[in-house]
Amino acid sequence: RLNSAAELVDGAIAAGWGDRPAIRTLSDGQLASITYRELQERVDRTARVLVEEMGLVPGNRVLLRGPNNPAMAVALLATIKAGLVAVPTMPLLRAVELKPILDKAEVAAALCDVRLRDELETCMRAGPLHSPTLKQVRYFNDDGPDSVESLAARKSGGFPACDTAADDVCLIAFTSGTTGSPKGCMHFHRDVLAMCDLFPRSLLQAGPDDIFCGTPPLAFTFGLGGMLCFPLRAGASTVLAEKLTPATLLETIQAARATVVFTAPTFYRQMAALASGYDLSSLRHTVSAGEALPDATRQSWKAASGVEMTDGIGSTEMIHIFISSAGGQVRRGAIGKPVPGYEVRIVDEGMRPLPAGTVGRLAVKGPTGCKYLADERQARAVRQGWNLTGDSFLMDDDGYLYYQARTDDMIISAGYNIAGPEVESALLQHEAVAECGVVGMADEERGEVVAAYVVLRPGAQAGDAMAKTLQDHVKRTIAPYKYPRVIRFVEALPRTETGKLKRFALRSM
Ligand code: 3SK
Repeated sequence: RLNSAAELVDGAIAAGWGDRPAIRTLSDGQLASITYRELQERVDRTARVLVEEMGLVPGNRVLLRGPNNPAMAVALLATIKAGLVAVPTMPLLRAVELKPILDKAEVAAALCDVRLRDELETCMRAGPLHSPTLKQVRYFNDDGPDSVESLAARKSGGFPACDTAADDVCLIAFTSGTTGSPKGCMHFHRDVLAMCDLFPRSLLQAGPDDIFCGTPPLAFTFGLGGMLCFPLRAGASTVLAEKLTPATLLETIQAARATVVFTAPTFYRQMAALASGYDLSSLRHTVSAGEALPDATRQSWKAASGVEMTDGIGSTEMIHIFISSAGGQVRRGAIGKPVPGYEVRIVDEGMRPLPAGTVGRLAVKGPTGCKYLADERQARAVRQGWNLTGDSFLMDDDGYLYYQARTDDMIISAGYNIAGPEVESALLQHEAVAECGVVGMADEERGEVVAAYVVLRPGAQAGDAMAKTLQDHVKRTIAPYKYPRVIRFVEALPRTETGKLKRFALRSM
């Protein structure tokens, strides 16, 4: 049954791993686990809720909204097993950010952690943020009579996986574009299985004795792979935790005897500073992605943990990592080499391959690729069968790949992708703001931080109090992690003759 990503759990049972732990949690220092058989039972009952209670049919899109916890994992796996299309979203998104996703994906139903209900309910109510296709929502991590858990408890188990085709859509993963207008990246069932059989199998050699843990959200394909699909495909287990800090991730590694970690450089840098006194001897692989890995962080983490960092770059469009330093492909300053299965070229504007040592556009080809949902940006993202990731790179004579910059305006801060124009439009909603421009500013700690250049309206007073007011306003308007950490008040913004903001000029201000 290689045509469905339901294989992730059903295949583990068929392989005889039913009694092994699949998902672990750590609460007040106590480890608990759910076996593969228990996970299958919960997935099957929840799939019955989706089909029998909610009346959903294969191909319907289901919004999934929750932090990394077992109920969110069950909701995702049940959606996939029922042949529905999973649309996972970052937990912190506000109604104003959910609406374009709900509308674009024509989401029919949602499974949502009850603690995140408010923003979703705004999209259910009449009003400017109402989403007309979303007809029903069920909440999990809830003990009410209509909760996912209560409904599932009344169902029998043994749900047969929907008979999907390998290239039926399984997942629509949203990523915000530079304009802030979200792009939905469609992935087939075979893409989800392929991502598990590429990087983790060939380079991490993941197996049943592995224990994964880390920070990326299940709503981000980096986390969906590293925190759920990779461990399940290998018969391993994953520690799901909601709010990890560098200190609690170290505690989790020690308590769970974790062997594989996925997180971003910012976390590794902070963990390296705190690591003495922790027993990290169980670690085999520590994977870093989501932002550029500074050499100093690689070295301090190796000194603190004894483990050589596995750097990687992936994208929501490609579903997961396609260039990595795993397997000893470590060279100072380079991310690494293509993951086996992927081919990489550096090309010019006309798609002509460039010689070694020349900076150009990264083009990638492999078993997964970019398939935007109803989006005119598709024509620029895939040309002549090559995926153009929006990154500029350089390849040396030995085939090592060196990241140079984003070719668009995305700000990548502590692993979050933040579109400058989206923060601008949030700032412009404040009465004191006349004009603004938002760009990334290099930062030791977070890679980049969001920096806003603001022209105030007459009468508004520049200063620390105003900066704080504007930061709080952005946090209330869009997901809080997008707020500008740096605010500079200026008399005017640099603009072209046609009035367009000169972002490159702002970056050098
Ligand atoms: O490098 C990234 O940012 C990334 C994005 C999506 C999936 C996986 C990765 C590593």
